[in-house]
Amino acid sequence: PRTIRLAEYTPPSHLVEGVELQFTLAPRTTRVRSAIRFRPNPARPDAVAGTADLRLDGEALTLIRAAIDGTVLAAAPDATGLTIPAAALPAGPFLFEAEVEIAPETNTALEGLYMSKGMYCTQCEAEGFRKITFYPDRPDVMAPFKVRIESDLPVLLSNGDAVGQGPGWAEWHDPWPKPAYLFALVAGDLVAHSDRFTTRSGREVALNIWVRRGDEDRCAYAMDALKRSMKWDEDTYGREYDLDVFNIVAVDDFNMGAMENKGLNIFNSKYVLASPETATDDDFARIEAIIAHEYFHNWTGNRITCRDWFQLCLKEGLTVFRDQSFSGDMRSHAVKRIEDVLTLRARQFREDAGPLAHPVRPASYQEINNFYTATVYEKGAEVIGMLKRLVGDEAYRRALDLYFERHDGEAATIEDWLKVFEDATGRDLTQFKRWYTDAGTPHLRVTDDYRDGTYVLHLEQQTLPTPGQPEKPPRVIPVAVGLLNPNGDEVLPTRVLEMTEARQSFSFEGLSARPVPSILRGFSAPVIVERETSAEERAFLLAHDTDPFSRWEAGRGLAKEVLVRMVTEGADPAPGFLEGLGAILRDDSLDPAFRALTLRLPSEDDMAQTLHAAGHVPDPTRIHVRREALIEAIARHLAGALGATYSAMSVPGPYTPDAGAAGKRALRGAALAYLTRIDGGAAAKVQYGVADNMTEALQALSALLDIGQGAAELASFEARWRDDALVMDKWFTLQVLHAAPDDCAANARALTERSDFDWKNPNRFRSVIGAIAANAAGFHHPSGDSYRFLADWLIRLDPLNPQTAARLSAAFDSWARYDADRQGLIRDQLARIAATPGLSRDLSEMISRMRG
Ligand code: DPP
Ligand code: ZN
Repeated sequence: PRTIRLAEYTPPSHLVEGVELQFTLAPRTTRVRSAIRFRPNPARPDAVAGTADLRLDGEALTLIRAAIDGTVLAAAPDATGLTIPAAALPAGPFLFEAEVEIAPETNTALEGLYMSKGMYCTQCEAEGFRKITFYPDRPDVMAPFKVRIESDLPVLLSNGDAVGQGPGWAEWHDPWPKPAYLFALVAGDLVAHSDRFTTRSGREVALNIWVRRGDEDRCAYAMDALKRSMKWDEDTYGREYDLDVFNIVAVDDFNMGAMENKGLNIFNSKYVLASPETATDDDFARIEAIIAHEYFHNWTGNRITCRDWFQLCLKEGLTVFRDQSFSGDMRSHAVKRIEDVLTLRARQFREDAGPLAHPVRPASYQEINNFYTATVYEKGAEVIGMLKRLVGDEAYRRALDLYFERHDGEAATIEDWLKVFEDATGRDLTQFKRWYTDAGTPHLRVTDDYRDGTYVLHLEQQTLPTPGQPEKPPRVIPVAVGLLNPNGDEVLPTRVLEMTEARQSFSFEGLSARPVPSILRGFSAPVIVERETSAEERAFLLAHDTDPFSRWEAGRGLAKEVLVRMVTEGADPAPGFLEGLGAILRDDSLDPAFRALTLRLPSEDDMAQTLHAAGHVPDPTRIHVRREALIEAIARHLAGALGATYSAMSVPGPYTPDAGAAGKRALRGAALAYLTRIDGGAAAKVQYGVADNMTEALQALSALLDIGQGAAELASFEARWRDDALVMDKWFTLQVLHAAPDDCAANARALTERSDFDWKNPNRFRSVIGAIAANAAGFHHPSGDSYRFLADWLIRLDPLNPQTAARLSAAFDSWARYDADRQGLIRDQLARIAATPGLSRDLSEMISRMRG
């Protein structure tokens, strides 16, 4: 496969002034007629001089007819597109027309136009439009679209505003120039949950969430989240919606979470549909975040898009940053920050530490779909958070205003983005740019000394080599620090130290006693802090730190230390840790959601990552056994407090998804998980029996499965929900995720043999195949069964849906952490996949990167 490089970017030879598309829909024989007005790109002298060919992308299209200015073209397409030689192009603007035939029904890759249970829908990001018709399918070609859809289906949707409709047809016009990846079309027998929003300048916007009949009563929360997102973007970023209608469609077969197509967002139904009976608190929170994310793309992604796919983080990092801020404003900033850091470490730090490490802005790729990663998204968001911390809130807003003013309607780059910050603040961001170009997570070593009232922090940064990047020059790291007195008072409120050198010291004078430092408050930079510190000091910060993130982090550090010693030395759980946890549990002044997070132990995968980083070879089986022992020790030690918390946190009245109630349920659920270890499952059985919402039902069921019980509950769950695919996905996942290590592969295999294991549906596929990778001790079982199982399924899915197969293959990326036997077993599977004939570009790129 060909490697595409950022350094080889060239502007398009021709620009598009307008596109008209006409679809006549049929499952096997959809006709697409296109009329595209081209003109030579003034930035391409060869095109202006009439010597540049026009290259159009096109895949799996049957060309019926193509013409330029009415003259039929003789050129025949190749496997990836159509070249029209310069000699066949008129000087100046011209009209290209084509008629092609496509078969949405047989499109299992779910890219381009495809069908999901009788409904037509599209997914064009990143390069799906080329499977619909011939077009310069690149984000720097932006054009207004007019679309006519002909079909007997009752609901026919496309981007922009509806300009006309009648029986069997509809016409849409999107006046905002957009790249082809934001094109969308939906046709189906759908019903709408509708509402309205008035923008701050008085535009009346019709809001619709389109779903399959029967799902209308599960849209209210998504609609509420949409209206709050629209208001928030006006209030916080000054951004208003720009069309008369905003449509969202829920579809059951979808590779990603959702897609921000202009005026017509398409969502995986999992991230739209919710009712108390069917969705958990976490589902509600994710729906709120994703609705916001896709809506926010209207400005950061759509009005200003990316010049090329290397700039993906320009829209994704920024939009994730915006949705995280939104969720923080809607809920609790402290809790949201901790959750985001947990995700970042679990996914992005892991990625950065392995063979798949890549910069936030990659410099090359074979298949761009493989770069919709935690690095581009979550680390991309962290980089923006750092920028904001460095320049301050007010300058950040000025820079963003300038960004929207300067680049509206354009396809921009990271250079453009950094330039607005330089122009708005006068800062030089040359060094800061390394966050975009250099892969790897910096390690920040911290030592200190104190003499005569002066406290000095010595910081040292180092980033380990990553694939293709052996040298890592120092980066700008904003390190937020506070200092506490030994009595717990804060003597230095949070200050951001700006580290720019490999080694740097910062002094604090006039102190009356040696302070306790609180470092990297709010997780001010995506780095790994290394500091020799005592358990006493961590316990002190857990009890006294005024920064909620650092307080949680102190508890996290303690838990990891305890677990490391339990795993490597066979130590018993440290009593000090159990006491500290107990104090947090009993502290009613603390947000229940925060307490729940503090009670959650580091995951087994996190411990494997931690042990590996500390120079050990992690044994997943042993980590599992020792972590289970710690859970039991906590349960025994804190039984009284856990029981009291369990009672106190019960939420009376009907279920509401708000953060307050969800936090109480989270703490109650955490208590239940511990109590189940010592009461034989009694409380969990009761909770399962009376639960009137999915959150409490799943908490109970998971707790039971963790102690090897829950068979009756699983059966009753299945009996109740067998016809509800989204709920049944949870049922599938639970039995793999909570399986004992010896049962994990067998459970997964048995589930895939059921007739309702519809493996062509990405959600169902992930519910089992994704879950096995998430059960660390089960996945890394010494038999290698789970590795084989995963490889079998990747090989089977790849010819049908390469994107999802490639995504899940990343489960193998941590192979180098483990012992020689496991490394050998994983490498055998990677080799077996690599040797499969006809492997997709997606999967083959992933496998070859992992094999190194
Ligand atoms: N659907 C993906 C997202 O919104 C790609 N744009 O992030
Ligand atoms: Zn996005």
